[in-house]
Amino acid sequence: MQAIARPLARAAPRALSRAAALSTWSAVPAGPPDAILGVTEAFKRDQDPRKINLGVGAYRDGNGKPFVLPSVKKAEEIISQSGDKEYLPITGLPEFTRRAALLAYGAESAPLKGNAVAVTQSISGTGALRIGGAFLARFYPHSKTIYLPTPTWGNHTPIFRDSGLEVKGYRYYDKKTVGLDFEGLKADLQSMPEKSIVLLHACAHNPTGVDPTQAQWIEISNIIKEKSLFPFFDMAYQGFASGSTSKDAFAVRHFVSEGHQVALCQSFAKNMGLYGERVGAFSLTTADPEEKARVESQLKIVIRPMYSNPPLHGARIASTILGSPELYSEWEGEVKGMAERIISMRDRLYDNLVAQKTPGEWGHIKSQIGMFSFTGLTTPQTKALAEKAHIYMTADGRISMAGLNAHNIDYFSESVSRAVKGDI
Ligand code: PLA
Repeated sequence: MQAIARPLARAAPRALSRAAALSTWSAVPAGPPDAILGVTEAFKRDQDPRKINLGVGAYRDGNGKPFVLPSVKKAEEIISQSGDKEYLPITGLPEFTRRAALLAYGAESAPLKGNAVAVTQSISGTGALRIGGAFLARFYPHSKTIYLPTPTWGNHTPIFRDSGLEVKGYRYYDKKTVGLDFEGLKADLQSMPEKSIVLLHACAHNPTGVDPTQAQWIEISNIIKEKSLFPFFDMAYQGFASGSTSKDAFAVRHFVSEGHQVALCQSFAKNMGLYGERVGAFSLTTADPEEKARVESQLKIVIRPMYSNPPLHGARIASTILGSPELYSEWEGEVKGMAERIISMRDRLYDNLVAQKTPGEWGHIKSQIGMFSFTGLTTPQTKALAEKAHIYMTADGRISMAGLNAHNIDYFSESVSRAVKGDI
């Protein structure tokens, strides 16, 4: 068997490379797999029944299955009775964007009340970031530099670079305390050139799970005001941090109430479980309705050559939920349920690691917020866990807590414990 397989395996690439030499694309170098989505690819290739995917941040139910929210199913039933398949306007479904902005900014928001929020539907949170990056690169008059927290979601840097902005970092996470480097963060905000753009994770910071407290947000807002920095919020997890959508909107609402003009990216991937439907929104608070209209006219000019207009189905689902008092309160309960299941897994993981006398301090597993835990596992340990235990996570040691459940958590914690002790 092997004697035959080997020459065949060698012959195939030679034949390919002759054809490849003549190809237009012969000089295209192979790129590395995506740091997050590449983990799912590796997981899918693994045939071991014990395998666990804690890579991408996708909610799973108590049986490890993808979860379609009951409120989403009901909304889908409602919309299946009506509605055509016409193109949406360039900035999307108007009732969706109105309701999305209300969810984020709150009914008391002055710019919302004054009809001064420019908003467009987007291809989920990623699309919102990309529209925002492109709009700021074209129209933000003061700077072309955006500062990102270190570390941040891996896709932020390429999104903003490809949008035409220069990307720099500010201190955020302290490895020693496994918490916020608040002094470093403040010092870095203070030393940025005035009017620079600053990206802030509105809640449930990815990948660290470390958020500023409300008192710290107030200080951050004050420094940003003193330095005339421009706050650009990424809110991909509204509801996932605390279980309450309004509590998780604290930072955004506080900044707006303090008179900051903000940019805001919203995603409904996680909080409505609409991952593949690609539902999101990008908004900017402006001075008045006339300025809002000018800004929206330019958002359309940014979007039209990118993808013309956004997809319909997911926006209809989100809009139906946000617009129906019954579905809305049902959905709020579901968000809370997802957040609580994640928190219960944090408790269980912590208890297991301690019971198994795993070297190190594991309190951060419980204190971190949102979808992820930044475990502190090293890249070699994550590699060993994938190769020997069929457990997949990103190389920085981030795990998606939602991938854990009563059936796999014991196997997971035992394996982590062994990896940390060096016997895996
Ligand atoms: N912003 C942050 C901070 C995110 O973590 C993510 C998703 C997004 C925006 C964009 O999500 P969306 O386009 O699907 O709305 N981060 C995931 C998925 C959950 C990913 O990497 O694409 C993650 O595993 O980090």
